[in-house]
Amino acid sequence: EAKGTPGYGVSAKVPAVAYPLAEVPAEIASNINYHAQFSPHFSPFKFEPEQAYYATADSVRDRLVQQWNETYRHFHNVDPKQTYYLSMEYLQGRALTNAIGNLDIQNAYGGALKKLGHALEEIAEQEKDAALGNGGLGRLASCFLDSMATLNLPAWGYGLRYKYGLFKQQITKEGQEEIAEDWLEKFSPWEVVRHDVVYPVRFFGRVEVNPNGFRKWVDGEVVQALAYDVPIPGYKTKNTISLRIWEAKACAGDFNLFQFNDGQYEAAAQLHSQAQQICAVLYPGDATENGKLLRLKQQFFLCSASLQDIIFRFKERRLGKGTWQWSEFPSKVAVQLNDTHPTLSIPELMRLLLDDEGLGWDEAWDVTTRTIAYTNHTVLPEALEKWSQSVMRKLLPRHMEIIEEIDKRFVAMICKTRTDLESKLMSIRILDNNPQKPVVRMANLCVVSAHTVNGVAQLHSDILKSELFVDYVSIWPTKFQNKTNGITPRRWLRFCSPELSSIITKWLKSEQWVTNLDQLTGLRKFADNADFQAEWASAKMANKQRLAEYIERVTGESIDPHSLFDIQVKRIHEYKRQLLNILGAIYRYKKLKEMGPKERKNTTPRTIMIGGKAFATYTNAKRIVKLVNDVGAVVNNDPEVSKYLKVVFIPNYNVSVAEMLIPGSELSQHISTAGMEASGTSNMKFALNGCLIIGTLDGANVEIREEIQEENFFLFGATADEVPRLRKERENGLFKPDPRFEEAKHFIRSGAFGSYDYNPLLESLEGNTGYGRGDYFLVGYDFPSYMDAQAKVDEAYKDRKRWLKMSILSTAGSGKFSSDRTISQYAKEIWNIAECRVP
Ligand code: T68
Repeated sequence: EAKGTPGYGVSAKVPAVAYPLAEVPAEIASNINYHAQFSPHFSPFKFEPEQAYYATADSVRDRLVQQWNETYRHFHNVDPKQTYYLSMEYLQGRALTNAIGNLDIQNAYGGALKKLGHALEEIAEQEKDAALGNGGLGRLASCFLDSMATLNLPAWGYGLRYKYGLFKQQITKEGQEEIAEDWLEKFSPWEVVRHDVVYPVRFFGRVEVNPNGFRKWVDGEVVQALAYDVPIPGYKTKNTISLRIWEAKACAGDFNLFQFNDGQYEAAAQLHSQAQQICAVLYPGDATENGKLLRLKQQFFLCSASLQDIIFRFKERRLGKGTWQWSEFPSKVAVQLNDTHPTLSIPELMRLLLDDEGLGWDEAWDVTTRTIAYTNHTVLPEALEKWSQSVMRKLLPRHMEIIEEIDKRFVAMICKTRTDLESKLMSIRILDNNPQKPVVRMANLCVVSAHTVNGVAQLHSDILKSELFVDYVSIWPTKFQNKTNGITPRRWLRFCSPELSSIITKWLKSEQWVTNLDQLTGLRKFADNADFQAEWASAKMANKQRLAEYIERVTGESIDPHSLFDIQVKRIHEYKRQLLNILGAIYRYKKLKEMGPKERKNTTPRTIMIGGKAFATYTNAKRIVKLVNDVGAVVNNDPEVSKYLKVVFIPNYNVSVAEMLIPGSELSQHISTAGMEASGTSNMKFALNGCLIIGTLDGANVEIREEIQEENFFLFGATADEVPRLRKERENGLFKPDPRFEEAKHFIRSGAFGSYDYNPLLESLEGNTGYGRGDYFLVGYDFPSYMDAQAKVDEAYKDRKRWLKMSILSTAGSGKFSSDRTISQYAKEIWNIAECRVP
């Protein structure tokens, strides 16, 4: 049973005291000293950068805690409708620079550290990234939290406190190697454990039916969910919201002292180690049955702990006002599911309402469906979650019953009201009862149960409506929305590129763009201004130099800051087509080799940088990493060519590496097969930083191109609606590959980049059919138009004025892609919540 009584301190007799905080550098320096001494994490008298980082973070945290407590109290008193963002992933990155920037205390802390013999930038580098996510989806959740806080919205995030987040990528002769990354190794100053916030979460067991027909889930294993809170400060506002991440713990009595004293040490601690497995790693491999079970446990653990907490808070706040009615719940609580990973929130909320609170089905269903909304992030069939019915029944017997009931009622509704859809039932119902492999289709469960379903870019939302969810649209035409993704302009411009930011502020004569990004359009009128261009160019050059130094430090490769910096960084995936990029680079290399020195001199020198992690068991993705590294080893050491072309693999791409790369980029590649990238968000970060895009009409590229004007975007490739036909044509043997494409592949096969067997990778581009084979991703089809677009890039770069103008217009047109805009739309159009600003 639950240990502890979660409360927020607000009803207790403890008064909130506003402790005066240091303001000037000298006082802050003494406060940092104070923390070095009295919040010690190391031996006394050490004050190297690492110790200085922890002392500075502790000092900054004091300020956050004060604002944070005020925010708690304010939300509690006002009791507004509140949003809970449920996500299995958050890619927070570093927190220090962001906190100092949002609190607007850079100068004071910079000055204080200087007095103590350190530079703020160097201290900030000490922090390990919090990488509790895989890629875009996790980073989106973190950008959203920043915007929710900045917009003063009553909103919280819920997630899991993984011990090992995303692995660290090392590049060896073999290619990528994964190393466990223990981000908590030396303590995180950005979390506060709430020992009073603990909930029981059950697994396995059975359903007990009592004489009056009530059902109850009993027995099995119970673990404790313990809350850790991470403060999320808004930009220049007091509002500081919470990211609550759960840790799994065994109950104290679960340690078997008898067994231990009997020498059975492992058996004695078995329940403890089982509990620890739950939050041990982000995305445990799910190739095995054990792995699948663990992943499902993680998902349920997040859903159950979060919903118990949400219900507790609802009751606590309502009780303060007398009594409550469950029908009020949806007017106090909005739950947003970040993809289907937290789908079990649906049957768990139903279970809590039916079995614990005693509501009838119709009432519980009404409350649940009015509370929950779902965001879809992919149309890739292999990424649509399906859980085996038998695994689900074993782990969550009561939830399986509830899912079966939801499915049954959905089927009955269709048979009664939509006989025209009866033939489609097999594919639109929640249960897939295929006797070979009966599964629960999580996306279907979400669509049937959520009041709103959204995609993450206009094209993606349109595809959801016209393909994946087409039949549901005919049932619930108003359920589907688009919410084009966004990024926080604080982390992704204001703090990562202070040089460019101050130029923007200077020319706009205001810093308001940081919270009202549309104001960047004001830069358009300066796009041709020679003074502005010169300042712009020098800021970009400073960022390129910083990036070049970083590259030299981590790879040993020296790159020319005057070459065109061309970057593709994202998870390695065949649909994202890093292979297209590297084949293009190979072709470029081959042509440079064939040229005479004079002709070579007329080319545009380029540094092609590629970075990203491949999922540990994704063989073709790992082969791509290996190929990029092998190509780099040859090209960069070729004295004839290396002045004109370098190919660099950037190891261990993560949030803080991105903060270094993006400001220094000039061209970035967003070149997925059209229709496959739901949105993309790094495209927005690059464009915001004045980087030009070469890309397909996919995801948010479409909208970016609209905003920055088509002449500032290097477009190529098939469109989403052409893709099915092109795949058919390949199957029918009608595709004729471009000779340049054949030449590039042939060059690899000739052994130009070493003896590694690249045949399996190249074969994925050949043959006629199959997913992941037969060039499913149309690399061959798009290759010629890609090369033509690259030639246009080379030409444009030679005209410096034109390039700078395009760069300025990219930034100027990026206002739409602020996550403030995205979150305002969610708040208005899905959550129905309003600002709740701490006075
Ligand atoms: C991405 N999805 C989309 N999934 O691919 C990208 N983790 O287009 C979009 O911009 C972004 O979401 C934000 O909407 C992911 O990042 C995952 O990381 C993932 C998928 C399955 C399981 C776990």
